[in-house]
Amino acid sequence: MSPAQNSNPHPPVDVDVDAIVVGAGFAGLYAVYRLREMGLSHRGFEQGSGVGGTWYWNRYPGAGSDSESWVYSYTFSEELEQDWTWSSRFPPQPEILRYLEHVAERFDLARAFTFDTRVTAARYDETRNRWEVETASGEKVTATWLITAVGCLSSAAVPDIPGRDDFAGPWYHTGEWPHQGVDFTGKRVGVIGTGSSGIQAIPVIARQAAHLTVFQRTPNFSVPARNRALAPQEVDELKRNIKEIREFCRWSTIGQPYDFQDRNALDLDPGELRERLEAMWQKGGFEWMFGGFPDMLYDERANDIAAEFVREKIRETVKDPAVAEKLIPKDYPIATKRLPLDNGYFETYNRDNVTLVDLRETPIERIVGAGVRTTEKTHELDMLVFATGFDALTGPLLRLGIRGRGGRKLEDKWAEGPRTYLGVATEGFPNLFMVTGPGSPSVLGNMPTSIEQHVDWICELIAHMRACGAARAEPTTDAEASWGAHVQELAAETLFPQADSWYLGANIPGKPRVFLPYIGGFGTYRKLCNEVAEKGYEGFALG
Ligand code: NA7
Repeated sequence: MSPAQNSNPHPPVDVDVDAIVVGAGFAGLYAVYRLREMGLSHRGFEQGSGVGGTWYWNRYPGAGSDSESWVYSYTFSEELEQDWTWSSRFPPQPEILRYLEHVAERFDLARAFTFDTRVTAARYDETRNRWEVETASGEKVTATWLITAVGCLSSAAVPDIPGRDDFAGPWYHTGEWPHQGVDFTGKRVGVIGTGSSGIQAIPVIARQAAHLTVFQRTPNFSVPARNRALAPQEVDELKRNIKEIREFCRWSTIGQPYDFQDRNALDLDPGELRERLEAMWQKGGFEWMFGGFPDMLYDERANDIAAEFVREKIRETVKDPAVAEKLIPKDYPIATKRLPLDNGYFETYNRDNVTLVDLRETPIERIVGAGVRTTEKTHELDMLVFATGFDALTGPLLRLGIRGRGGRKLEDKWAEGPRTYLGVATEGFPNLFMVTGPGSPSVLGNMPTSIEQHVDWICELIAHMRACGAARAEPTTDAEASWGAHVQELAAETLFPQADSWYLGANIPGKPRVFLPYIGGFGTYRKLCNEVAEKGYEGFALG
């Protein structure tokens, strides 16, 4: 154990530290590790009772990562990378949580955090150049730097359907799942929502419940995950090559161990294209799309080839043609809503105990004691699952009650949509650094890869500030405005704005329609961040 690991005994209440970290998931744990390496005093707050972040909360049946396990992890410790062995291609939630618990224990990170503690306010005191953070339990801690590591998809959205509280049985949101689990045996279960969470959960719930009714508002495309156990020889080979694999991820478009081809779908002979789509479909995973052809995300004709391919697969898989047609997305380009990976999702509709309710044909009128009443009838249910998503990217930040210079509220500044520089900082809020904030690649890439890059970059900026004696860093209005325009321009060149997705805030009533992540590619983004740093943190006012 290094001396730095012992240098941060849990400070008493109402103290001052160098940095406060909010959140103990992938991002918060790594931030604490880096701060400690730098010899900075720090304090972490976490709403959950333990580490894990996303993987602490999302314990619904079937939950797991859609990134290949061997890259869904940290790279900062070679020993950790070599010691830890994943069981399967796509790790299930319990295993990821075990991994994060192992990391916290191995590097003694948990003691930096106060658990079961929600941050309720974070105010910047201009005269003292300090962030004052207040928690729900009344504790106050001040710091020079405030690092938010609150995740992108951590603010659960339960829709305000009339009568929600009248439901006689228990209901759950996938993102706030009970730790003791839920037993669906013998129950009539309803699932509202067919995004990634619903698509992961539905096949598993269907196998357990007496009857499952799926309430679908928008049909979703989905690609088979083809998850499988990793054989020992494969693990050995991955570990042998892990350095090269990780280096590839660092510069790739979505931080994964594959990248787009350097040719377009429309340049290929249709037969060859079909063969390639079929081969990749058999392989499974995101690679089907994101190891494919770039024009599929830019050109409607190319996108439609991919979409039509999946539509045919749905028709082949689902035995009842009427059900298949309801499951087929027809009014937005494929992958412009987050593309789910599935383990037998469409096959689930061939089961006798599963009913699909198309809410476009028969919308929900209200929830009643006995179940969900649509314009057609009351679907009687014992349990209800909301797989209805999150207030993505901005939601987790806005609920921290952040106020910057002059008492300005972050929610006021972002009333028309988030404004950031590189997705990491925002003008008027000095020394506030957001890990994978809006305007960074975040959810468009492999999260641990994004997180490590962001935390490293933030820590290097802090080191730079200390080296040059700067007390404050915040973006200039110009740098922020041009970054914001760049993020929107890049998105406008793609097909993404055509879908009502959470990337655009379209899932939250009243949320401004602004494309939230940076879509220029993770490798390009890393290069830009490096250039900003090399130019003395160009775009930041250091004071
Ligand atoms: P998503 O992808 O936002 O999916 C939410 C689903 O819930 C989606 O099918 C929505 O339909 C549906 N929804 C939301 N509100 C309602 C109401 N009021 N009535 C009916 N249906 C509704 O969330 P997930 O949790 O699945 O995935 C989030 C991300 O977490 C995922 O992409 C991964 O990155 C991890 P809609 O499409 O809006 O019509």
